[in-house]
Amino acid sequence: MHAKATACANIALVKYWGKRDAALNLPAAPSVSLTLEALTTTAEVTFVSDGADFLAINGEPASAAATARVSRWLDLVRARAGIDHRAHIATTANFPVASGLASSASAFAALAVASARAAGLDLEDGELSALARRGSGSAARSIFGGVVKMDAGERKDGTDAIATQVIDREAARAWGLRMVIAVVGGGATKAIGSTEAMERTRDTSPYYEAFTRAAGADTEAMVAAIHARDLHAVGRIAEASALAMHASAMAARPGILYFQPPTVALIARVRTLREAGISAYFTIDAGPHVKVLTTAADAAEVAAAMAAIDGVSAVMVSEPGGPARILE
Ligand code: 2P0
Repeated sequence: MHAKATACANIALVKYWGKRDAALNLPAAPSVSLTLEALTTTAEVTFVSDGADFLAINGEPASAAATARVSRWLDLVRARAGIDHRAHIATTANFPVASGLASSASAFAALAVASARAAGLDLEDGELSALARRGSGSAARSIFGGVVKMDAGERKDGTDAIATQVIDREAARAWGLRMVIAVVGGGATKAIGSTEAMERTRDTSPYYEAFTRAAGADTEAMVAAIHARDLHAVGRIAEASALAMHASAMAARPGILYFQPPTVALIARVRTLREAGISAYFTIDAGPHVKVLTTAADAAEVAAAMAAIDGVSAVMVSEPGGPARILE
């Protein structure tokens, strides 16, 4: 009753920002993401016959709140497998957690694959995606490699709110996609978590409905642009979706602002790079970091330009990543 799995983080090109059902964690709109090879989480799960659930993150015992969140989520696995064992869980990420670098996406995708295997469940990718979604909405996408689409679904039980692959890792690599990640401010923990921020945006932002409507159209246009291998169209939609998400969050009451001064400087620099003929398109998540979609040919120049901005503490370049998988 033991398994170890690994999953890559993913960065949304069409953003998920709002839930149609908070209890089942069902998104209000679809989204599209790129799975990233360079950002991974490994999860090890061992079911034991007695004691209590125990969670360690990067070798340290997790907080009571984090342990309770994973424990409640594991109840779904236990119910499905018909077991009431407790679990010893260890997750290890190779990048800063809880700072807007999609650590919950890779963590819950790796946990879904590892805990299903450890519990003796044989789940299909769609079922793993739905299970990962219950832990964190974006985790549903990290079950798959390459470029991935998350459906909002229509069913009340959420069985159709799952991710599917648009193109696989090999196709994304053959196209030459790269993502440059500019870490702002040393990867400090974010001020407000995405779940709370999404709920406040839905409840109080006058722009929430507009963002949700746009996400549906953006998803369709994004999938078409991916299939056409039209990087300029992909980048334009990605920037518009990210800015619309942040506009909707900023207009919540009280307003939610993830940008820091270097975030804005990075956006401006991406635009001047593009005017100089470099392929570079920004996106920003629930944190101050800026991720730049670019090509293998331009990645080094983009990374150097990002590293030169004051307040940028690290720059990573990632290739498209593969699916979540069992290690042992
Ligand atoms: C995304 N984000 O599409 C969006 C864009 C952040 C900004 O999904 O509440 O941890 O656990 O479902 O997945 C981050 O939020 O939220 C996220 P929950 P999650 O990647």
